[in-house]
Amino acid sequence: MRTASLALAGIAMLSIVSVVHGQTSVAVDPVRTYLKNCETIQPTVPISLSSVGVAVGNRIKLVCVGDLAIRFNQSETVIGFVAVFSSSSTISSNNSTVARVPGALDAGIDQGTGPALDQSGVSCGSNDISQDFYIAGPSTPSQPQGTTWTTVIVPLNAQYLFVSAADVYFSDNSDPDSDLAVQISVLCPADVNGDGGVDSTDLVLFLAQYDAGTALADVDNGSSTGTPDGGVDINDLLYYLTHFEAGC
Ligand SMILES: [Ca+2]
Ligand SMILES: [Ca+2]
Ligand SMILES: [Ca+2]
Ligand SMILES: [Ca+2]
Repeated sequence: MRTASLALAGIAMLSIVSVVHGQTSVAVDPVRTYLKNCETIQPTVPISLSSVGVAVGNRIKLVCVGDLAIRFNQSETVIGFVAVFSSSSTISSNNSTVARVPGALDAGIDQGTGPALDQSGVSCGSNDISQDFYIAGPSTPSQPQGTTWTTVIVPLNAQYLFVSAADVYFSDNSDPDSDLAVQISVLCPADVNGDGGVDSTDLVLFLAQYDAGTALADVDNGSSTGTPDGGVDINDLLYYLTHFEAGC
């Protein structure tokens, strides 16, 4: 029961920074993670999807905004986030466990992580899980915020999203100006690249994802309601084409 109570305590601390034009920003604590680590840090506070207006099957856009210092006495930089959807808010308080999120659900493009490092830079083993994905921030500090992002389909049974700095040692992280956040917005089902419009680029991207049979193409289950079913078949293609023709 220890992990459950930790998770509940975490929810109480979740802070929604702002909601502007349907984009919700949720603060990300740079010294918490859902990844295995060699430290004694607190687990990630999961974001309740319903609290940010997100539902199963939504195509969502995720942006890493703000910056963080990834070492003591170092200026702030952008390294992006890793994130994983889950069917529950439970996270193991055992930092040395790799699969700390028992309800983890696959989404997006798998992101390799780690290995976890200790204070001296020595590895304490792999922290890679197969379900998580990367949330991009600006690729260089001079690039404007919000010009790079990640789009994913919210998988079947997802109720929470865990977000962590894409780091390997967390105790030395800080966010002096408190601007580190993940920005979440719901896209048109047909806007695959998340640029706000629907055109042939989106169609080409979807067809490639469909061909590859990835979770990114799991947009329906044959009910035409945009409910994923964990598989990719002709129903996903028909659902996408219907929305593409409708312009959204
Ligand atoms: Ca910052
Ligand atoms: Ca660090
Ligand atoms: Ca588009
Ligand atoms: Ca499907």
